[in-house]
Amino acid sequence: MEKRILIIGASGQIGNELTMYLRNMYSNQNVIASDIREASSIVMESGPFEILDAMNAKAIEEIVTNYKITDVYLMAAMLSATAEKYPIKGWDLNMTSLFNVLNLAKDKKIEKVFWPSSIAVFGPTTPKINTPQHTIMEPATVYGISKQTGERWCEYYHKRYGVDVRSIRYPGLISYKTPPGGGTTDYAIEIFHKAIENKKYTCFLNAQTALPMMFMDDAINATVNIMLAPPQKIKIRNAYNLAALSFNPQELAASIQKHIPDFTINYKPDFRQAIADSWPASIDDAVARKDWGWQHTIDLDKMTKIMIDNLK
Ligand code: AKB
Repeated sequence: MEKRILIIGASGQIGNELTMYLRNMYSNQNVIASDIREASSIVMESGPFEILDAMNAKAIEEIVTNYKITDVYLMAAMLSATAEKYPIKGWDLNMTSLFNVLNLAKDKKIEKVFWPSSIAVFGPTTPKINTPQHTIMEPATVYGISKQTGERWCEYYHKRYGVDVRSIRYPGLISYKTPPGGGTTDYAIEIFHKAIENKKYTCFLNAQTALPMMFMDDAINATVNIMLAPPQKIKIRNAYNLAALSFNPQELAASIQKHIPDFTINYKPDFRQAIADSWPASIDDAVARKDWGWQHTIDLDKMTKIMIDNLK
């Protein structure tokens, strides 16, 4: 049967690029973009777009029926920093949207679901370096709690109802096409904009805060490839660890200085420091590499060059 894909959250940092990638793969008409607000002009003009509130189960079902959707990518979420400001709203959005989509799959109205998890599922008691796939998970943020709970529900729906749901724990994602939306790892994008605009940046994390990160192209490849893998290869139905880079603000600044030698950075940590301190510094993703062949291609200096070349 032909694939018909619905992206929920197509205006966001990942949704925007994922939509265009999938339209390229499956043709524009077969990839329906949706979001609560209009998307970038390239998404709006290249194929179908629907205004859709991810909290509205009936509205999602209508679109699924009207377009004969087979696969849903649920990319709408409230990220870590914003969810700390609006805890109940963050919890509601992140959980309700997931149930809305999982229930459609349980009722056999769609075939396959992609739902993003995050390194935020880990907490201060988790081993910080090379965090294993299976380990202590006591998240300290609302976003992390919602992602960890979501993972449990994904696995439950798979085991109990046979739902084909697939997920990865994204690290901080770095891209230049669409701004990020309220995460703790956003500094690693802001820094490029400021370096190009005025050659200085005040970072909201301290110099030594190492976090797992990845360039967007690698993240899109991972997302598409986990969805293409035969079901028997997807042995983990909560979410896979996924890694590419690990660096701290000082190391990122040094990489930028190779292109902009007079760039300077100073540090003024805010409430996001505590969130970052509760997360891993690096991730062990051996299981994803073994199960479905994940591999990254972009290292720190390559990413820095791509960001600077494109933002200039
Ligand atoms: C955030 O910082 O909240 C996100 C994430 C790591 O999931 N980028």
